[in-house]
Amino acid sequence: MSVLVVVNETRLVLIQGDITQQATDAIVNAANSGLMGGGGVDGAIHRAGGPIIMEECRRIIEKIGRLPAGKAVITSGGRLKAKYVIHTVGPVWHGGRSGEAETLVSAYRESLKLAAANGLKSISFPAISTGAYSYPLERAARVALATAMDFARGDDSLQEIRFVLYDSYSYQVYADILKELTPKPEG
Ligand code: AR6
Repeated sequence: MSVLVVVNETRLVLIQGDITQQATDAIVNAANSGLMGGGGVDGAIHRAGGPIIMEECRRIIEKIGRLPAGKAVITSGGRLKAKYVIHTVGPVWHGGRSGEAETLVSAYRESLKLAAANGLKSISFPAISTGAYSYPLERAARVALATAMDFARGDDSLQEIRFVLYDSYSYQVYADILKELTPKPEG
């Protein structure tokens, strides 16, 4: 099952599945500031992609110290089908009054900018911050989809922005919100 909406020149696609299996140019990792791996999507990406990704992360951290929430960096994809992994750090949910939404917007935006700057044509996102970091799914879905639409309106370099939802409930939440954010055809 999948849902598709076209914004400017970019397809926004929702699918239920495993992000490590996506053959888009890049997949996005919901990492932490240390970039040294973890559970959830982060653990799955490093397991599937092999040690090269961690080695590149280590070099980045040697240079920049830590990756602040809302920022993004790029490494190769190792053994993954995706050629690149874009690592970003979402906010930890503290109730919504600590700038969580702004940080989540920034995590999506910086990842999209980095993909475009590297000449990539397609990118897959997980539902950043909605697992270990406890961001409420519906609010996170709204931020993810609105930020992607906004980016696509101003930059037509990406052909596809794919959202890969792990379970059917998250998929349904995303599908409902995408419908809500999509202008109805006239008539
Ligand atoms: N494919 C797609 N989505 C997945 C997959 C997968 N293989 N596995 C889990 N999800 P999380 P966060 C969904 O916890 O909340 C890590 O330890 C999952 O159902 O991976 O940003 C990092 O190192 C959930 O909806 O990321 C950080 O310390 C979503 O992915 C911290 O967790 C995100 O869950 C980051 O927490």
